Amino acid sequence: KAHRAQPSTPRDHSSEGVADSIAQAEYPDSLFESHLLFDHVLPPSEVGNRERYEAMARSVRDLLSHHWQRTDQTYRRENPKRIYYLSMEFLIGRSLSNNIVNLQLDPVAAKLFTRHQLDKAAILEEEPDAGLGNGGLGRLAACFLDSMATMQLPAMGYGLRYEYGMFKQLIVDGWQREQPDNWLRRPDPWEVARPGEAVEIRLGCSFEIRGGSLRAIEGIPSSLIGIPYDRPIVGYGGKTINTLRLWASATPDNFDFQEFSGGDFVDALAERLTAETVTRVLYPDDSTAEGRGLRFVQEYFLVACSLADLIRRFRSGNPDWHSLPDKVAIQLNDTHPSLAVAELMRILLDEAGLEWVSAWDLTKRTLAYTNHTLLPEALESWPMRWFELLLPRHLEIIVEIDRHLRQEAADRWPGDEGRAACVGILGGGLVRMANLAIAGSHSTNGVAAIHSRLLREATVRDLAELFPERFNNKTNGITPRRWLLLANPRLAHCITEAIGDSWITNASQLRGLLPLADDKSFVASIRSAKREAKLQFRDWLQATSGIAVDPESIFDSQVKRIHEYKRQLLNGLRIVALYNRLKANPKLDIQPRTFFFAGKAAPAYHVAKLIIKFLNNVAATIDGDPDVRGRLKVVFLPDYNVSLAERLIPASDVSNQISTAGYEASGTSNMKFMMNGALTIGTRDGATIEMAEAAGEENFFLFGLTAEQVAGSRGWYNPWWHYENEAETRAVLDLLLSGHFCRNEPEVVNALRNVLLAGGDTYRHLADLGPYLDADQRLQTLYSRPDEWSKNAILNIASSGRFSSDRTIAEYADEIWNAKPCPVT
Ligand code: B1H
Repeated sequence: KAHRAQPSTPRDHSSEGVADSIAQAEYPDSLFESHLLFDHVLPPSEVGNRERYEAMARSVRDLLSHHWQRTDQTYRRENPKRIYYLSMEFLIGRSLSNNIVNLQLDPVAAKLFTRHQLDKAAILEEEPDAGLGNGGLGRLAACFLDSMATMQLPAMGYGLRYEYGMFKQLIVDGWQREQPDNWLRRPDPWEVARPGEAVEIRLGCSFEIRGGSLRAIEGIPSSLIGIPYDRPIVGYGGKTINTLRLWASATPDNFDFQEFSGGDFVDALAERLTAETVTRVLYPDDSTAEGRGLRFVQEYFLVACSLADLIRRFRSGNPDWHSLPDKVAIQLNDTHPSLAVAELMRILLDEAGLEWVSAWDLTKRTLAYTNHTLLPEALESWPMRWFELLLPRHLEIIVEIDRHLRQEAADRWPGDEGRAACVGILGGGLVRMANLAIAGSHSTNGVAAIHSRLLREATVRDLAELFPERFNNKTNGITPRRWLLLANPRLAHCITEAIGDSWITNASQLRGLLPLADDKSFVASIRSAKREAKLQFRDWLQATSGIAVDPESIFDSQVKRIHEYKRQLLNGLRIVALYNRLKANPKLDIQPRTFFFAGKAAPAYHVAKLIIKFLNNVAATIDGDPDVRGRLKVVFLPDYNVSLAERLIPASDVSNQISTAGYEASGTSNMKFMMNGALTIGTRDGATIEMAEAAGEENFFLFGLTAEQVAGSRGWYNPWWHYENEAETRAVLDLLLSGHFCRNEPEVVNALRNVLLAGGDTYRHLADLGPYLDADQRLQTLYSRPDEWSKNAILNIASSGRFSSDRTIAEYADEIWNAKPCPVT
C-alpha cells in the first residue's frame, strides 16, 4: 500500500512505489548474496557485520535505483517548477533503516535477516550517522527532504560533503573532549559520485590555509572544482526518490604549478591540498557565526556550485531567462547560503546579459530566505575586504544593491537617515548577510509564530516596515516517518491498530485518537508501548555503557545543544533543589526519577563546557550519596546524535523545553517528544507555545517569564533579589557555591557564580527556578495517577499532527514556492 501526503492537492493513484514492483522472493536475496560475495571478495568465514551492512545497503540501493532514475526522467520530461533547498547542514543520520521503512520493504528485509541468520540490530549499528549538521537547523533540512519526497514535490537538496561531520563527543572525567568524526573512512554505499557533472568555481585570488586560517595570496585568480555526490531521498511508499546533492571540493587539473610554486612539482602538488580542504570539516558552532575565512569560502563554494548546477538544468529545458521564477524556487536555510543573492545577480547580468532591473526582479522572485535565530552573535556579517580579495565582482553588485535599497528607504522615510542606515547592507566595513537576504528575496520567514513576530517587530523592524508583504511564518515540523514509525514501532503499531495507517502521510489523522483518551484498552496499549521503549532503552544503555537505570522511574530528558539560553543549568538547579529536599527529609515521598541530558558544546564555548562538567559532577555526587541514590539519578549521555535521539525520545516520559522565553526560535525536539507521548515541562517559547495551544495548555506544564517579561526586565532584573528572598533558591545556590558538587574544582564554581549571580544572570535562571519547581510538583502529582498521565499523553499524541513537516512543507509549497507535486510515471 502506498500513501501520499499532500493536503493541498488532489490524490493520485497512477504511480506505483518500489515495493509494488519488487518481485517478492528471490530477487533481493540474490542481490544480497552477490554483493556479499563480489564487493569485498572475501570467503564467507571472513565476512563481518560491516560487510553485511554494506551488502544490505547496496541491495536496497539497487532496488531503488531504477525508481530514482525514473524520478529524474519524469522531472526532465514534465519540466515542473523545481524546488532547491540550499543548506550548509543536512543532519540525516542513518539511511538503511529509514530507506527500508520508506520503501515499505520491512517484510522483504525481515525475510533476508532470518534466512541468513543475521543480527539485525548489529548490522544496522555498522552504519555511521551522517552527522553533517550541528542541531535543529540541520535536522530540519533532513526532515524537509523526507516530506518533499513523500509529497512528490520535485525538490532537491544542495549541501556540502564534509569529510568530517559533527565531532564525536567523549566525556572524560566529566569534561567534553572532541574527536574527529571520520565517517567516510569506509566507502559510503549511499552516495553516487558524478564527476561528469563537476563545476568550476572562480575566485579573485589564490589562498592557502596556514595554522587553521585562510591566507589570501593577492593578485592570482584561482579556481576550485566542485564534484557532486548524490544521495537518494526516498519518499514514503517509494513513489518519488529525490536527490540530495553534496559538493566536494577539488583542485582543477589544469592547476598552474609553475606560477604557483616556481616549478617545484612535488611542493606544488602538495599545495593542492588547500583546495581539497574547503569541504574537509563542518564548523561545529550552533547559533554563533564563526567569522573565519574558510567558512566564508565554504559558503561561497556551496552557492556557486549549486547555482551553476541548477542554472545549467534550467537552461537545458527553458530558453527564456525570464521564466526562471516560474521554473525555479530556491530556499535559503538561514543566511549561510545568502551569497546566492549576489551570485544569481552576477549570472543574470554577466552571463545572461540582462539589464539590472530585470535581473533584480528575477533574483527576488526566485529566492526566499528562512531566518532561524534572533541571537545577535549568530547574525552573519563578512568583512568587505574579503569580498574585495575573493569576490570583487560580487562586491560591486552588493554595493549597487545597497545603494538602491538606501534610496528606497530614503523615498519612504525622507530625511530619516537613521532608518536608511538600519536597512543598509553595508556598514562598518561589513556586509550584513541577513539584510542582503531580505532585500534580495520575495519571502522572509521565521520558524514559529513568536519568532516570526519578534523578527518583524524587533530584529529587522525597519526592513519589515519597508517590505511588509515579504514577511511570513512557517512553524517548523518533523517527519513522522523517522520520528514515530521508525523510531517507535510499538507506539506506531498501537496507533495504526486504533485508527488505521493514514496518519503516516497525513498526521492530522492522529486527531482520531482523541476519543480514545479514556478508552481502557487503548490506554493500556499506550502504556505498555512506553514501558517497552523504556525497557529497550534500559537494556541498550546497560549493554553499551554499563550504566543501570530503573525503568520504574520517570524518564525526564533534556537533549539539545548545550547553550546558556537553553538553560541546561536551570535543569541542574532543579535537580539540586530536589536533592536538597531529600537530604532535608529522607522520608519524603517522591517518584523515583532519572534525568537524562545529552548534547554537544561548541569546542570554543567555555561556559557550555563547564555546564557539562557541572552536570556530570551532580550525577557523580548523587550516585555516591546513599540518601538519594535509587531515588534520583542523573545520566549525561555522551555523543548525542540522530541515532541516540531515535532511542531516547520514545523512552522518555518528560520533555524539558526550558529556554529563556524569546530566545529559542522554534525547537524541534519538543515536537518529537510530543509525538512520542512525553509530557512537556517548559517555558512559553518557540513552537512550544503552539504545541500547548494545540493540546490545550492544561495538558502542558508551562511556567516562567514570558518573552515580553524577559524583554521588559532588561533594565532592572537582579538575580540577588531571588537569592535573598526565596529560601529554596538560596539553599540551592549556597550548596552549589559551597563546592559540594565540585570539590577541588573552583573553576567550575566560579563560573557558575558568575553566570548565575555576579554576571547578572542574563538568561534569568533564578527568576524561573521557583516556577519551574512548582510546575515540576504538578507533574509529579499527575504521574502518581497513571490513568490521568496516560490520558494526557494520548491527548498530546493526538494533537501533535500539526507538527508534521508535511504540514510545514505544504505551507512552503503553497505560500512561498508556488510549486506542485510531480508524480513519477
Ligand atoms: C538554529 C542556528 C544556527 N538557529 C548558526 N540558528 C550556525 C546558526 O553554523 N552556524 O553558524 C548553525 C546553526 N540553528 C536552530 O534552528 C534554532 O536554534 C532552533 O530553535 C530551531 O528549531 C532550528 C530549526 O529552525
